[in-house]
Amino acid sequence: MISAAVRAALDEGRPVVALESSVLAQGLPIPANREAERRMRAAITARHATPAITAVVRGAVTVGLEGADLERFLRREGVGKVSARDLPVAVAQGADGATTVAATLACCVASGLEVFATGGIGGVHRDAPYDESADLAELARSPVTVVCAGAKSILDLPATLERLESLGVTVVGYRTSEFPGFFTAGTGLPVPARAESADELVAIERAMRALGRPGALLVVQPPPAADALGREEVERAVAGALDSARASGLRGAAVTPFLLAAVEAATEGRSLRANLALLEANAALAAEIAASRARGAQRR
Ligand code: PSU
Ligand code: MN
Repeated sequence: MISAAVRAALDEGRPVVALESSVLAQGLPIPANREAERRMRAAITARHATPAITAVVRGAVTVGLEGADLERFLRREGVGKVSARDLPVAVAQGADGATTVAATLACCVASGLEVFATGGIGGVHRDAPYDESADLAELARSPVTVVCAGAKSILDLPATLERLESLGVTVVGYRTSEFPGFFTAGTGLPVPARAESADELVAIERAMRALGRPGALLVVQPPPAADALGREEVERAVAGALDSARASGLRGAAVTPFLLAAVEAATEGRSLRANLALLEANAALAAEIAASRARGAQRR
């Protein structure tokens, strides 16, 4: 199901920005999830683009989650976390499912969306036993421009960057030479390339497609300075969160939401403020990229 607003924008070649729903239904607490949705939507519409939240709604892959369905997701009543592997099951079983980055990429490919904004992608987790987000594999095979603030601070960031390289995912820093750490701007890890404008990013993406590259262009930008956290503070909070995760023996899909909540508690909500600010900033940059692409398509 593609909403009327998204359908019209796609048909008329107007800019569209895809958004995930797992950040709303699992990643952020109530009522901050509602604020996130409102701020991302406003950032996109202010730039004359159309937001398209993806989700599985009672078994229907949905692009442009709105109204009563969106409300159910924000209240998270019976809404599961759906990664790429879970999509066909949620569809066949008629379930409500909130899509992660991995599943949102699959929905983008299925419905022709080419620009997507999120907070932080999943990646390689720090603890053994081995846990790597499906976000990485889907980035490697989905021709979508994805704007994020790097990978979530709870992850092994050097290993995540290495895996992105192995998978052939093109990573470009937007006005930064460092891989951002989600809640924090600096990680000391260099990004392989940087760009200063949306047009430059679109040119890189065009080159990718001309070369027949199959995957995503991963655009990373630091969280807005006013709300970003210091690197040490984040590291302390993450270390504590990992200790509690270990103590409670959590595994699999529950790990990421648990760690995000533990970091929020440890930083007295400041990580939450950073999370909302970076989601808004990423939506804004994605809208600029989508607008630049739409202008380019008109000229050609
Ligand atoms: N970033 C956030 N909050 C989130 C997520 C990312 O700020 O909730 C979600 C995204 O949907 C991402 C998922 O795809 O966490 C990764 O989960 P996992 O590590 O289980 O793949
Ligand atoms: Mn995992």
